[in-house]
Amino acid sequence: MLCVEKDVSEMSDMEQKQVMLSGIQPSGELTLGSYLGAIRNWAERADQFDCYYFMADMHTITVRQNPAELRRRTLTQLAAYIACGLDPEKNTLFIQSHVPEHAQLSWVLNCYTMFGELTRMTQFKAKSAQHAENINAGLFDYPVLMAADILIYQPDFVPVGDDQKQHVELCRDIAERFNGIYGDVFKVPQPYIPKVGARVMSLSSPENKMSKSDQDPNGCVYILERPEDIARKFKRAVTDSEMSVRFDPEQKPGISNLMQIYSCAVGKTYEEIETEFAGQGYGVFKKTVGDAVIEMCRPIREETDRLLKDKAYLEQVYRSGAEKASYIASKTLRKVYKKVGFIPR
Ligand code: ATP
Ligand code: LTN
Repeated sequence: MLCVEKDVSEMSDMEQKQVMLSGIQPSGELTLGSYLGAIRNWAERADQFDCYYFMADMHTITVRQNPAELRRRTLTQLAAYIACGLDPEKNTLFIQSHVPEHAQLSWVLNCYTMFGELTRMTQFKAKSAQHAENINAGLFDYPVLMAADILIYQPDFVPVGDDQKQHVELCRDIAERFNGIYGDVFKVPQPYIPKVGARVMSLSSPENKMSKSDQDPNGCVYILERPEDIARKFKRAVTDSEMSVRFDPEQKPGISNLMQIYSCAVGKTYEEIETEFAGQGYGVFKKTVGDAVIEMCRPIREETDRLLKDKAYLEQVYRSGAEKASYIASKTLRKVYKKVGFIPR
């Protein structure tokens, strides 16, 4: 059975540092979902793990992008990573396309991935419905590039939100298949999914995941958004006709989602939140959650703005990140090429 929540905080300092790796596509502005489901958990682990985080720019072109916008978002995402607490001195931060070994390994792994496996990927089905006019081979092959992104760094853990679990499971299957043929080439990583915040739902349709490519701008909160816009979105958040703040994702998806967000923002348990808002209307609750999110995001926005003014610094961060990443990636690639029978140059 796949590990979802090994309590990484229990691991002893005496153990050799394990490796953690993850990425996010700069396909839009970072959302509250990607912050709570992923980035926030990365920043907490820097002392304990050897950490690699990247901007998955190669993944974004599976959907048509405006080139200038893609460049801007990639740089903004790097600044936001740092502003979210990813210290470049402690974490290796880089841009995926700067490390060509990802694409090189991806080709090899393609030959160890079954067509049927890729057709079963939920994200492929959803994205091909969303972009019916452009169901390109890259969209289909996306999980293999993701498997290469991961396996090339031999990580122990891949911290992602719940929606990416299926891709990490496929990555494990590919690694096990390859290892089964050639011996222990790849470490088989485990997804690391947070207990709270793994699936933040849309504020306007709480049965759907909050997503940066959502067509409805009111459902999605961006972490770099202006406070007044965040406040408005929470004020309008869809709830239900009952009047009790109670955690029940089946019957009360809207309220439960707000409780999840609030719990992440202020660190209170669901019971504590229920007690805090007992007998109060939804209006008060929604405003309190909105205010808590605004305060959580404020320092991130301010620091991102500041960092974006210092392009030379950002350039130095992604250059040295790519250098460190390339060193590890090229070692794994050499091993793989040798195993499959390519002659070294
Ligand atoms: P897109 O709409 O372009 O598919 P997205 O908004 O779904 O993007 P990603 O960039 O695919 O977000 O995800 C970045 C990381 O954040 C991944 O680890 C993903 O699992 C996590 N994540 C994304 N959305 C959520 C969410 N709503 N709740 C929790 N985690 C999320
Ligand atoms: N598919 C991921 C982004 C991603 C990723 C990765 C995450 C690309 N490569 C490797 C973890 C590890 C997503 O967020 N949609």
